[in-house]
Parts: sequence; C-alpha cells; structure tokens
Amino acid sequence: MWALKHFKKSPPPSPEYDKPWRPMDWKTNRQTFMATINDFESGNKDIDTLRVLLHGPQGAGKSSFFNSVNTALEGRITTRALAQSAFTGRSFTLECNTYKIKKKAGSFYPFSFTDIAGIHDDSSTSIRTEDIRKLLSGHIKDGYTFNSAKTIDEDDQKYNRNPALKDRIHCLVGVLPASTVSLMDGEVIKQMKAVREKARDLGIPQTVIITKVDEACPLVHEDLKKIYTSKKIKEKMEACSYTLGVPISCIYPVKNYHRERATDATMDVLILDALQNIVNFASDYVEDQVSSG
Ligand SMILES: Nc1nc2c(ncn2[C@@H]2O[C@H](COP(=O)(O)OP(=O)(O)OP(=O)(O)O)[C@@H](O)[C@H]2O)c(=O)[nH]1
Ligand SMILES: [Mg+2]
Repeated sequence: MWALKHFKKSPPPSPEYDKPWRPMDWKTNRQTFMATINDFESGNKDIDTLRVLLHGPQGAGKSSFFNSVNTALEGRITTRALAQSAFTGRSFTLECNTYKIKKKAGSFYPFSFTDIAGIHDDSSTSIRTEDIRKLLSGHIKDGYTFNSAKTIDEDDQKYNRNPALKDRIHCLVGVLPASTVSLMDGEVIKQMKAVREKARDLGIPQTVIITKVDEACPLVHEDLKKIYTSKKIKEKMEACSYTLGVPISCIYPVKNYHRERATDATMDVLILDALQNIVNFASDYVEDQVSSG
C-alpha cells in the first residue's frame, strides 16, 4: 500500500527534441532565399523553364502548395490555382494546368508548376499511370483534361508526338498530408509508387512535400518554428520515407497558405527552402541530360 501511494509516475516523454534535427535559420533566411531564387537560371540556355509536376492523393494540398510558392515569392496572398474549400470526396483540380510566376520586373521565374487532379483510392477513377508517364516524358500539352477511362489519343490536339527536353517534367514532387501519411490507402501508395518508378526510369529527380503539418502536431500548430524539433513531424517524415522509398533528405514539410489573410515569414522560409531544393534538382537534371547527349 505504502509503496503504491509513494510510487511516482514517470513524466510523459516530451513531444519535442532539445535541438532541431534539421538546421534552419529563421531570421535571415527569407532574404537569402529570395536573392538566390531571383538570380536563378535554368542551367541550360535552350531551356528557359524548368517544369515541376505536383502529384499526390486528392486533397493533399497540391494546388495550395503552388499558391503558397506564388504567395511566398510575391509577398502577398495569391490563389491562382483553385484549391478546394472543403473536402468533397472528388478531386477539385480536373485539368492539367501549368503555372508560371511573374517577377516584379515583368519577366518570369525560370520554373513552372503543373497541377493535376489527385489520386483516388479507386484506381478506375484516377488519372491513368500511363497518362502520367506521358506527361512526364512531355507528350501531354497544358490544358488537357484527363480521362480516367482511357489514355490520351495520339491524334488529340493536346498530344505532342515529338517532345523535346524542354517539354519534359524536370522534377516530380509528391505531395502528401502529414496528418494521414501513416493511414494512406494501399491503392494510393501503389499508384504513387508506380509514378515514381516511371520517373526513375526516365531519370527524373523526385522530392516530397509534406503538407498540413499544423493539423498533424499541436506543437507546430502553436508555433511553426518547432517543425524541426517536433517528434511527431519527424515520425511522419520517416513514415513517408519508408512508405514511398524517398530519402528523408528529399522530404520537405510545409504549412501551406490556405486561410491566412497575410503572409508569414516562418511559412515563407519553409516554402522557399522546398522551392529552392526542387528547382536545384530540376536544374541538375537538365544539365545532366544535356551533357550526356
Ligand atoms: N490546415 C491545412 N490545410 C491545408 C494545407 N494545405 C492545404 N490545406 C487544405 O486542404 C484542402 C485541399 O487542398 P487542395 O490544395 O485543394 O488539394 P489538392 O491536392 O490540390 O486536391 P485535388 O485537386 O482535389 O487533388 C483545402 O481545403 C486546403 O485549404 C495546410 O498546409 N494546412
Ligand atoms: Mg488541386
């Protein structure tokens, strides 16, 4: 009895590491990122735009991620890609849309984002993997509306019979929500892996954006700067790395702009860090393709 009364419960383990496991300098980074991104060139004089494809489950935050990049670069809230306001059970983005972002001086940044419909857990209603392979290799032009019942016809006016390096996708970005990364449907994982394999066969570099970190971890919800000390977020990133087979170093967690009414320096740093890495991968790919003929 005495022993029970005086038995001290050990405190619950802290949800936070003492030190960040990925270094991030929150104060100075935004200017540094902007300077680098503003001076960025495609890495090849024949290719003025590096093409990035956003791919992932429906409602993962793909359109919101593009809007977030646009917002972080422009320094004001923008919503060019329509994101869904609430979950509807259907993919909100239907057409294949490619977006470029204007610099203040009127020219464009040397990269674009292609936003397509998300993967459904029923593969018969998702964009066909074969069509995504064609998109990766540059056969599908912007504005094409995918048909889950059949792949693009070679006579379709949106079909490009002879794509050049500039028409290809130069970096594949998987987008997954942190909150459901460990609960992902087997069919969705299968479709994502199939696309990753196609990209690998074409030598296209790949990264992953983990969205909705605010919904996955209360600490991060309170203070986004805790993203790299949060045990929960590290756990989610490890689960994502394991499930998809992507190295952790190529996974970037972000909180997307979705209902904010003003920009936020901490959100911008995470978004711009991810953007800089994506664009560097794409540029390396283009350089390698040219040097290997
Ligand atoms: N809390 C939170 N919500 C987010 C975040 N990113 C996106 N959302 C919300 O998630 C929902 C889906 O976002 P979308 O950008 O439309 O997702 P999508 O991947 O483009 O979806 P489909 O086009 O339907 O495949 C929207 O209601 C967004 O407001 C985020 O980082 N945090
Ligand atoms: Mg969308």
